[in-house]
Amino acid sequence: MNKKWWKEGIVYQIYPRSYFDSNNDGIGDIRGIIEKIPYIKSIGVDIIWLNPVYDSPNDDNGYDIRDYKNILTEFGSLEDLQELLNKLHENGIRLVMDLVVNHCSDEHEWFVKSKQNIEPYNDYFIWEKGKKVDGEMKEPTNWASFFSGSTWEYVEERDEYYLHLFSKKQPDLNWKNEAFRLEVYEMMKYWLDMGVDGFRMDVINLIHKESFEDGIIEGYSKYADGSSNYMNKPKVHEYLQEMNKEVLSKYDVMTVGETPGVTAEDGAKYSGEDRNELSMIFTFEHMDLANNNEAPFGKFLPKPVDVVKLKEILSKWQIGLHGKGWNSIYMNNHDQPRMVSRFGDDKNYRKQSAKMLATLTHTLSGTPYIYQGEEIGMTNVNFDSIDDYRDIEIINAYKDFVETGRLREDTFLHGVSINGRDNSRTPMQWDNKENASFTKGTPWIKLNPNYVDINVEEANNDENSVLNYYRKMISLRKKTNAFIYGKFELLLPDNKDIFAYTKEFEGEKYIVVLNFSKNDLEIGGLLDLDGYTKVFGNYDNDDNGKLLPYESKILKL
Ligand code: ISL
Ligand code: CA
Repeated sequence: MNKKWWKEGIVYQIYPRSYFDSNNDGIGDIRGIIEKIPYIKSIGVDIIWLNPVYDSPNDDNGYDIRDYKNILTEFGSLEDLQELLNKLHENGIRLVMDLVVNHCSDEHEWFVKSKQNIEPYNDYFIWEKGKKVDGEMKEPTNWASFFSGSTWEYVEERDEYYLHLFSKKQPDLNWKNEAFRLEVYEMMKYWLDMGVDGFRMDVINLIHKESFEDGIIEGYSKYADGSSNYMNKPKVHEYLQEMNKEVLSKYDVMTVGETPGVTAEDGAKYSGEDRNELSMIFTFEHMDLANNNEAPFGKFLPKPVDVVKLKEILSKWQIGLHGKGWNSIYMNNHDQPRMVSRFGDDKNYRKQSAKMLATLTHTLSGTPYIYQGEEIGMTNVNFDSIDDYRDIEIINAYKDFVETGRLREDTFLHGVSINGRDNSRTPMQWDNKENASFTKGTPWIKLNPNYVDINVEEANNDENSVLNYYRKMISLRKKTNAFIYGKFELLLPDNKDIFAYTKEFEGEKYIVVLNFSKNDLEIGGLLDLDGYTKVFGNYDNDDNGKLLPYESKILKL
């Protein structure tokens, strides 16, 4: 297995809108991040993944890019970005930017011209004629958008529909068009030449639309899942190899592909060392455990996470990619609820379970990702009204489900409080002063009122805080090759409370034991811990045969 800096580093994900507002307009910005570099450095992370900061009308918080080579004024300027990059580099931290090239904004010059049929842009997007059904004009296919409704929008000027897998302000780009692909490669070089250290590639496995077959309409849905037409098609690998040859191979960078619906075999292709595609991927199986698959309500009808399945999924990926590819280890991000709320107990054992989960993410193979606020154990938010939410996915689903009478409002809002994306998008909690000192203005989204107790200042002052546990766990991770590169073996696969496994590398062997429950447990009879000594954990507990609520311990042979 080749050693690489991006395998040994720890990534810290920053959602710039919600990190720190330097000019008090209520919106986090690049200068705000610059101010917080000393804090970021103090955590011990090596790489920042920055969510999109490009010029955008913000229909989907920056995932709808209007100009790939400029910065959104709310976030700052190109000079600010260059300064951030320089200062991070001076501090030994690398910067990875988001690359969103499955779609762009409908306000991008390419799309404005495409609508008017102007060459060569006429073919930069996915245009199809409508279907005549019983004399009536219908969308080309019956596919459902990820953000509710159809994936097709009619444009009179062309008498055609364009495809948008996400919102209608996010038209999908046409990867079959070579001139377009070359523009993407050129744009990537622009950022890499500026010194950026790599890209996180948004839904990169959806870029190739292979076919246009209708899907099956299920349950209460009006539209069907069309993903078998456009998810993980073999051609994606060809495009990635081309991108690698034209751009990535010329730089020492890291790339991570967001790949929903990917299998371990596919994952090994995207991230295989001899494949020249990506450094690593993001997989979703463990995230989807909280979704009830009842169409179309999905994530908004949550279900509790089944710990046995979680273990099974994570093990499958540990084993499936060992020596074959590389994964990202994450339990939350800007699209997912807070991990301590989803996988731990954010009421009675918040600190213990946050630390236990950090032990999991920092002892598995794959690069660990910490999402801002995770390191202080930030939790989900529970707003009373739909008016407090900002996420387009939530707002569109509300219109689609609640306003049509298909879901009761309280059922929907309950689902949002558990699985909604805004759970992780409330502002970073810096201290217990007004608005947690995120801004002196009016924040773009309300804060989680628990900032009075959960905040960076408090965590810095408490020796036993979640934050200080992260600092120690990260430093242990970095000097332990068994965690980074070691072979994984799952112990007690059917136990629904205990997640236990070994990690082994070049003669060093560890057992990691995690209690996913609030119960006191005896493990003496279950695990053979002979010859093992405890080296780390979230309790002062000398009894290796006992597990306290949400306890984590790492033992070394
Ligand atoms: O596929 C999904 C559910 O089956 C989604 O979770 C999907 O993977 C996810 O929404 C894609 O996320 C990324 O692209 C979106 C953007 O809204 C997200 O913030 C981004 O992370 C569109 O660009
Ligand atoms: Ca600001």
